Amino acid sequence: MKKFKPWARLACLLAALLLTLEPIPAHAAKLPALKVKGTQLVNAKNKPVRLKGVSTHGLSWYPEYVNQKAFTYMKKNWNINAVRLAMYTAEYNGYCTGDAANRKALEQRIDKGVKYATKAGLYVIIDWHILSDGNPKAYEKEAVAFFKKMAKKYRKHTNVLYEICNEPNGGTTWADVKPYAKKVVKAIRSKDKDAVILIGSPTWSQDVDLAAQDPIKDYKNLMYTLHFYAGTHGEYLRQKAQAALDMGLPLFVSEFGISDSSGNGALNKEEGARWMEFLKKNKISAIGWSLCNKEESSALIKPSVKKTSGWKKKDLTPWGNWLVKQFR
Ligand code: IDC
Repeated sequence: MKKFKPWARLACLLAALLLTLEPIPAHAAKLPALKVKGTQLVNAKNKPVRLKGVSTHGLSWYPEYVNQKAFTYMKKNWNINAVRLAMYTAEYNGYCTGDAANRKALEQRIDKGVKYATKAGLYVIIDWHILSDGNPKAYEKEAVAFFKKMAKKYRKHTNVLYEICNEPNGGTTWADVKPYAKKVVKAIRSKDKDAVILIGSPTWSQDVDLAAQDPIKDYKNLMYTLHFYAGTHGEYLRQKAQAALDMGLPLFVSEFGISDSSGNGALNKEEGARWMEFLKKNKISAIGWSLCNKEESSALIKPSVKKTSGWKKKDLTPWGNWLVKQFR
């Protein structure tokens, strides 16, 4: 056998070592890591940060909107700083109800989404979108495995946030959600010590006041999601949110609309304006639902519009134009 020179062996060793190290994507380092201080999302200098952006519809439903041009366009033209990747767990080729090939496809879409968001200079929320599977315990094992995998993959991305249960509902209580959340947070923390984690609450992420009475204490950088649709939810829900804030609970609006809560029906712009006031006053992040052209009033793009980036005013629905105006 031919003997290698010591320098060649050293070079090989070095190359092998380099290959095992994950490269930090060039753009990932640009966005400062976020943390939670009191009830507020802040940057490294403790300055309040508000994330504003849009959520995809389900990644199985409308994958075409996860593309580089769209993300870069929205950042530049809509003035957003975040996107949410909504991955349904149960509905329509959900992560937990579809087959292995479907799971792989969804993970690839997330990977692309994170890559595009990173390149566009956006924060990105990986959303475990429970809905018809009302109790997050239904797929707890799957959630733990999924988030461990994601946290390992993206631990060097300072722009990734994790949302671990979109909307617990159907009689699910905080006593159900809390132990689930603790398990998933623990799984994420085993790979990533400080990424911001968003936790849902019962009644489609409206019972933040209940979470506030018994929050998770063992970990930092946790926030609790508040979801509203101004066509259905008004002052009553803002009072619940205020009660939670008063008890010191950090809130994050990871999904909202101004249609009714079915995602359809008339827009309520007056109530929407009251909500915007409330969010601004309390420096709460807000993500609008949803980036797609489905025939429903909560879609941002008109059904007739097939473009998947570079939309003009005339391409957006009334809700789309209203939302973009808020961001600008
Ligand atoms: C809706 C979509 C709709 C889809 C349905 C699936 O807009 O196209 O058929 O989900 O069940 C939520 C949920 C979000 C809903 C949205 C509107 O997080 O998944 O999307 N909504 O109903 N919570 C309150 C409203």
